[in-house]
Amino acid sequence: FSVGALRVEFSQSVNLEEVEKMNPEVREGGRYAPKDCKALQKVAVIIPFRNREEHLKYWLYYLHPILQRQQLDYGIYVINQAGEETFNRAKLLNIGFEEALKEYDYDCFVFSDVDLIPMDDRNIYKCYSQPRHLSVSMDKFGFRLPYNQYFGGVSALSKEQFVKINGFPNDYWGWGGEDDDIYNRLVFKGMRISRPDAVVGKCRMIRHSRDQKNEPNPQRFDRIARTRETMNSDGLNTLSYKLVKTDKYPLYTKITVDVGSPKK
Ligand SMILES: [Mn+2]
Repeated sequence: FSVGALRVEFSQSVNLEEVEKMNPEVREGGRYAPKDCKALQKVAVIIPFRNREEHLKYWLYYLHPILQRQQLDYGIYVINQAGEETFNRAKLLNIGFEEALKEYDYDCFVFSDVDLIPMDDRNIYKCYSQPRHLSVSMDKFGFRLPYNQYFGGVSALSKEQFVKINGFPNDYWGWGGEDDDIYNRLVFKGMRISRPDAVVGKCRMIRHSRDQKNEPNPQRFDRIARTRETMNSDGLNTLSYKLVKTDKYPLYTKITVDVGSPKK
């Protein structure tokens, strides 16, 4: 049961204790499953993260009610990059995939930036027969795709789709390119991108300045030109990291990891 278009704004700050009270059926670690029916999919939502506590509060405030209305059996995993090394979004997403599967038999993975909020709850956070791009109509881009191959923001891959492309690249440090590499992987494995229409796919990005240690990656253009050669030797099969700690909060699971540093 959806309500359609939603009002999304970021003027008032969010108190997580109130969000907890508003979502009494969400269990520790940010887990939920519908009581009256069997959910069609078991969905792990993976959020790459560092120093964005305020954005995470908005995300939890808006998404928990939506995901429950969508009757998903879901868990929220915030993958927090430890230390001060350059940010590595795609590697954090790979780690989220592995760590979530240690906890539960998820069959679908939604990969979401922490600052993107859907404006319509008919945009279902689940997996489809083809990889799904959900954030197709972002306010930041004038509510349209910046380019046809764009796969950034929020996406959903089934376990099979993710394994088929050897997961995501581990070697994109800093801002940009990893989403295009992922797009290439999907296409090279014969898949197509599925998307909601531009109305259902509307979403808002919380305005922010560029993060420290997430400068545009100067290597990104060279790397996305070589995905076909690199995808089999950089991905799930070469993923290595150190688990620093796992925190179970009422509304999410926070997994802090050491992702290492770029190869010299
Ligand atoms: Mn952003």
